[in-house]
Amino acid sequence: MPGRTHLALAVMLALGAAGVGSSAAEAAPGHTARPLDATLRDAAGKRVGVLRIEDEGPQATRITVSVWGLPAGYHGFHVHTTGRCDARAVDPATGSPFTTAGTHLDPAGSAHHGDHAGDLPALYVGRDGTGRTSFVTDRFRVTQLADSDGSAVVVHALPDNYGNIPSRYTHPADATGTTGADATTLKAGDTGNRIACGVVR
Ligand SMILES: [Cu+2]
Ligand SMILES: [Zn+2]
Repeated sequence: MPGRTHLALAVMLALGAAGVGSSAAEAAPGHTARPLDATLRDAAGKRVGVLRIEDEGPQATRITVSVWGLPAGYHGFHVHTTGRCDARAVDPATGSPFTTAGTHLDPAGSAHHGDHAGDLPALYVGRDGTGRTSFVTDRFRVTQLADSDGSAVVVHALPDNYGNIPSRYTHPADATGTTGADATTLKAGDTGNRIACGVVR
């Protein structure tokens, strides 16, 4: 009977798929990867923090960070695309070091800062220059950070507005529009220069 043949074939295909599951699981979204660590250094090469990135359950990723010797206040805090923190790689336009770390991690190709996978909760540094935080994101997995060119975590000089500029703010000189967030804001949330960088390993 043709129906039975098809059923048997479907069962065999299902078993076959299960048989290769052990290797496929290495890259599957639910797979728990080895935790990654980074040491944050400022532009002078001084250690100013440590962090760990680890899978937490099948969907979430936990980041735990501790910093010291940084200016007090809120700082933009992001995962950047490239695992290279060269303090001598300075952006001629802004004077910011660590341009080798690339832009914000953004596998989905969103043009709006705040929607990038690498946009993290702001890092708060107290009056003594230290800060500690731990949080969970569902926007990336550890395996995505350990790609061929690696990844970096960057601390910025200024607070992060996540691209949240209400339309009552006008800027008629900007080519992207006349209200709300302009191109600079949509790129990196007005977080200013990069003050510390750590390669995720
Ligand atoms: Cu950044
Ligand atoms: Zn961003």
